[in-house]
Amino acid sequence: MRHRLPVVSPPDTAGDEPQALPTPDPDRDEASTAEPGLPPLPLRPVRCLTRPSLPTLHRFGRAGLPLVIRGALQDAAAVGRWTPSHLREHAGSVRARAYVIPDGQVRLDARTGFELRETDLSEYADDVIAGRTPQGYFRAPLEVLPARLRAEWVDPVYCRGGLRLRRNLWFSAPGTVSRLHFDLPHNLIAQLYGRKRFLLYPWSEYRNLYPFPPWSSVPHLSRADLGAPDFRRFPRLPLAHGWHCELAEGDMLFMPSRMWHYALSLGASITINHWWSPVAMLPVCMASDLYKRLRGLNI
Ligand SMILES: O=C(O)CCC(=O)C(=O)O
Repeated sequence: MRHRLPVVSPPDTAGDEPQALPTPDPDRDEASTAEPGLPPLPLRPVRCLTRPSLPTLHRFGRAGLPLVIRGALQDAAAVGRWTPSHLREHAGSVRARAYVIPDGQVRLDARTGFELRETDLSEYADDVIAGRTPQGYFRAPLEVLPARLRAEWVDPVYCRGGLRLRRNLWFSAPGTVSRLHFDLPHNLIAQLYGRKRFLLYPWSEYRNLYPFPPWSSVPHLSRADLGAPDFRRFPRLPLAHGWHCELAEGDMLFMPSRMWHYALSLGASITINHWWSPVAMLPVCMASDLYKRLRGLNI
């Protein structure tokens, strides 16, 4: 077992500025990247920087661009220490509402949004450790973890002090999918264990991504399955230009507010995400949370 201080180093401000940010250029990305496992869609790699400065991150946020951050978590105790067995040992009694995913697709409920089921972390971890498919996706607010485990994580400098900051543990079995959707807050996703692939699109591709209707229980979710895109049902899908990336242990992904994202766990995976509200979106985020509460939505 590695013993390291649970601190996140401040980012290095040298070496990554000034630099021109890549802007979406549809003409350059006609063909899909031919990487194995990627759907045949026009996707280019997400820009990746080692320990970028905070101002650099803010520039990506203002430009509405995603960014993979490498090398900024090497001092975080949880990276490399949080494994399925570690979670089972130190947080086995935690109960949370896991997304129900019976056949690779999260089950939807017309009234409440996503269908959730109370699950013990130990039960979920047992399945993952034994190589069984748990038919769900374990997600819990970090606050419900025992204090000792919680102390092994410190908010990365990029989101520290963010408005209405919320953090979640995402624990998944190989092949678990988060369907294409967007959230209103900014998002910083830290990969603690295993690998995860993300497919991303800017908000402006809304029309080409076939969201459920605004009055539905999941207006932020695409009807299309990016794992097996059906171009007959969704003919505009190949017109959408997006990005792809793969996170390994110790990597982070920054996604600005309202970025469409799809995630696939390439093996057993443990992730912590951080949502915080951009100042300009604060009233919208608060109104959205109120709307969800009033309608009883699990989204
Ligand atoms: O990591 C995942 O599977 C999905 C995470 C996600 O959807 C989010 O952080 O908003």
